[in-house]
Amino acid sequence: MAASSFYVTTPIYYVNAAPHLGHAYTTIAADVLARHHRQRGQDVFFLTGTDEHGEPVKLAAEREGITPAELADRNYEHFKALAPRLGASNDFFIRTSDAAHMAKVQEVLTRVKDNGHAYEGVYEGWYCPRCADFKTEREIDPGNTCPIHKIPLTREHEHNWFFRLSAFQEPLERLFADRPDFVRPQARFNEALSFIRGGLQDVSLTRRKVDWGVSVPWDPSQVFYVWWDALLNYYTALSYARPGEDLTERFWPATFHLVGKDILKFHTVYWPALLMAAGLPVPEHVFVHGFLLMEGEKMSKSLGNVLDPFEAIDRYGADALRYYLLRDVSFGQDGSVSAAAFEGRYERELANEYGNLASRTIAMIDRYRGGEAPQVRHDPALDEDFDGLIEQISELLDRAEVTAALDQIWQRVRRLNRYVEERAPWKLAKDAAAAGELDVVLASLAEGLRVLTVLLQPWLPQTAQRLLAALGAPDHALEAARLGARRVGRVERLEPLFPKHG
Ligand code: ME8
Repeated sequence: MAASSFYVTTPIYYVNAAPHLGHAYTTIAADVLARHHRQRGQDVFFLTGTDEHGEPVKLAAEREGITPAELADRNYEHFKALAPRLGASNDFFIRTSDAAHMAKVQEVLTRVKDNGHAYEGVYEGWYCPRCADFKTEREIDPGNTCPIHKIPLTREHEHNWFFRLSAFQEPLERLFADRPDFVRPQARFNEALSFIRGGLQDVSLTRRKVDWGVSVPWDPSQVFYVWWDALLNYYTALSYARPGEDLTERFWPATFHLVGKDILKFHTVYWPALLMAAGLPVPEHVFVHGFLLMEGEKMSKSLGNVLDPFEAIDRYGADALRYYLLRDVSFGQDGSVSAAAFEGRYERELANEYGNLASRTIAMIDRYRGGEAPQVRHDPALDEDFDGLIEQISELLDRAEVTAALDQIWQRVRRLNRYVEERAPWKLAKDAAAAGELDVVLASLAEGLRVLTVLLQPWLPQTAQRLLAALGAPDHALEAARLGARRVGRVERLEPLFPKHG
């Protein structure tokens, strides 16, 4: 992969039900990273999609009395539609039922077997059909239940092909020793490493009992275990996302896989081991975020406590949802979400702090200077708070700290609000002798607002586009986010960016 390339992925979501806010959360975070790196002028590829095979989908289809393919075709539409509604700028949407994906899965996993990492054996142990996860003794709740889905685990006894995961214990430990930033945040790195150090058991490569999946070329009585089929999406997509072009060289290995903590083991243990077994480079970073909670429980399809992202977007707009989720649920931690908290942030922060700053600034330039921002240098009093901001945001986003980066920008939104109050341009406007001072204040507000809006573009893409157009300075390249780097010229009045809801 070229140094200027950036490849970010979300998990591919199961099509066993409609999308909920938890899925929106990861997709939004990945989109923020993709947009930020495009602002830096990098070559970006952003992938999301759907996981359509395996037991979770098969069982859901049985419950509805339809075939897994019918269920997948129906529900994939909802996930595919959600991405643009969220303002997600994904470059491709993969389905694991794509013929090109399935062929590539067969090719890679055959190589794993040819490399000597597969053997036939009998699996005996506990299994969660919702996670499609063979649980080790350390991952089981009292009464043999699934800690994530709270359902009884089943006892499986199955003649399968196995992947020799145990052979990768040492290489994985070395990977973690060599690359202290392979998994973030640190607590998740420690969790993954302790899982590895606890001893790795071989894991099924194929399933005999499940017939909904990619068939095993050397043993057609079996399909590949859904997790291998699913994980490989990150790699296979590059080979066919652009017809007639193979993007693998350009983007592999991935820069960031963003995943929830429910699937840590698969991404930080199984996945790098499989890639090593196939002779492929492992991703640069896996960022493991926490759960959106409702009333203290993980928001999840199977628990039924879900919020519908489409409804939230209809009411508040995609930008408001993007902002709320990444601001309120600190990326990397668990956090509760509620309609009341959403409304609170919307009113206080988006409408009052940012929306009002924009409308006041434009209105004052309109009233006091006939709509032309004064062409004078900004107030040096702002330099201390704005200097080095681009570098600070870039550094945080290099670590996928999307909440911390947003907080840094928001502190400057508040700084500009204090600046308006301190300098009270409405008073200066009454004093002819203060005309020069008023010019500086208005130019500083316009320029500060422009800079912050460029920086906010990854979180608030639609709002940024509207506001930068109204400021007559549409360039949202990251380099434009320095005071004085561009000039606000003629401004245009805007409808409120975040209208109040009755
Ligand atoms: O696990 N809070 O699919 P899935 C935050 N197909 N994020 C949440 C969430 C919540 N309450 N609920 C879901 C699968 N997510 C597999 C993945 S990848 C090769 C295969 C997000 O539909 C979060 O990213 O169960 C989580 O890891 C993912 O959705 C699980 O989606």
